[in-house]
Amino acid sequence: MSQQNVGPLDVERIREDFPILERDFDGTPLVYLDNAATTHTPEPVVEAMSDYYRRYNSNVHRGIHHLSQEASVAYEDAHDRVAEFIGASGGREEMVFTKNTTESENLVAYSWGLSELGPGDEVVLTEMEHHASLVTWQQIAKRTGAEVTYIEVDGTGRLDMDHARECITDDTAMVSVVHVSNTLGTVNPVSELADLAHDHGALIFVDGAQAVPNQPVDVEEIDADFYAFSGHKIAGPTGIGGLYGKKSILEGMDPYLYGGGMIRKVTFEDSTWAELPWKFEPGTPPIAEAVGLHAAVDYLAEIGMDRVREHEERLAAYAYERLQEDGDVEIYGPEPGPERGGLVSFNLESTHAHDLASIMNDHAVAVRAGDHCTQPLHDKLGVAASARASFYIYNTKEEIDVLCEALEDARALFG
Ligand code: C6P
Repeated sequence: MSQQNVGPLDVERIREDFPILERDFDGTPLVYLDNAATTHTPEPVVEAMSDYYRRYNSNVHRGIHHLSQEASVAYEDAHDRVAEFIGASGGREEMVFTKNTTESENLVAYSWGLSELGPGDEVVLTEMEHHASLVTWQQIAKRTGAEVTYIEVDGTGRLDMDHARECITDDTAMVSVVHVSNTLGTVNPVSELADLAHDHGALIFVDGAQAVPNQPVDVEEIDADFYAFSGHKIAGPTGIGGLYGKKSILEGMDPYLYGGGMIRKVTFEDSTWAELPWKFEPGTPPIAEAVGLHAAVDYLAEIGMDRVREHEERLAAYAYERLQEDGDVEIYGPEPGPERGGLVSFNLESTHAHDLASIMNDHAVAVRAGDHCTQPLHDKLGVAASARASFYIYNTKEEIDVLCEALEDARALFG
């Protein structure tokens, strides 16, 4: 891929890197608007992974032969590059590879939470947390006797920051907050929340699953203690995710999973742990996936994350405007602008979200329908489900027009 790193995206050129977008269903071209669930994988990423399998597939940190050395270097370099991509100056020591955002949440909740939380401690979440965070902290709180409280979402789909200031107190041990809501699209003021947490001696975990793919992220500027994301949502492969943690905090934590590759010395009586990040990466890791993730962040960096963000903001604004034309669509979350990411969740008055997604599918339009793993938030919104269109670097306004044509069909059928 080569394109000027200034101005609007050359979407036609970008689309050439994604052969999957050429698919059609009975002659109807695919319109893929389910990017918040999973983004597609460009050729340079597929190529990097197949090059790994073709030329240097081998286990890492275990062999002194050429292939193992090459694989080990590639695996380690991937940590450094991904750390750099999200602004972590500590490199690999602050970048743990996990399976996905969910595992990153569990790693911190089990490792840090089980040893640090107890009765009297509070874990502060928000009402817009994904189940990956909400369910995990709920369960760890039950085991430790800590209490979970939730910062409220206001009528506009933003966090009520006055309530945040009430919730975060000297009893707070952890604040876990989603950076960009996968349902409302809200971009949360995570730096402000980090300051609030730190003022009270608490740590902050930021769920960046919907932020890292779509906007520039600098974990040090945010002052996050932990920051999590998934490879498959940033044009990378499935099976790999990242957990950033401040070195001083990761050093003090026990491993989450045990086994080979994460030890320094083992005797029949006891064991000691390898240095960061390997202490948290037992067993054979996702090596090809790490190579793919490295290629994915290179690919996005070449485009420029500011431009990715601008492109998505434009698409979200267009979708927001078009969906509202007939006055029978309810859209959740803030108006387009700096406080909304590149997704729009909505309901059509006459039609259940699942029926809508099915009609969309008849037009080969892929959207998600359901609770998007935010059931309590949907309860609060007073709906069981919503439909969601989510955009990426290869989407166009014309594709949003196709979505709106499908909406017309739904009106005709159910209206
Ligand atoms: N949201 C969606 O369609 P995993 O599955 O571990 O890669 O990501 C979990 C996750 C955590 N936090 C947020 C904000 C997310 O959006 C997701 C994944 C997908 O919205 C699948 S439910």
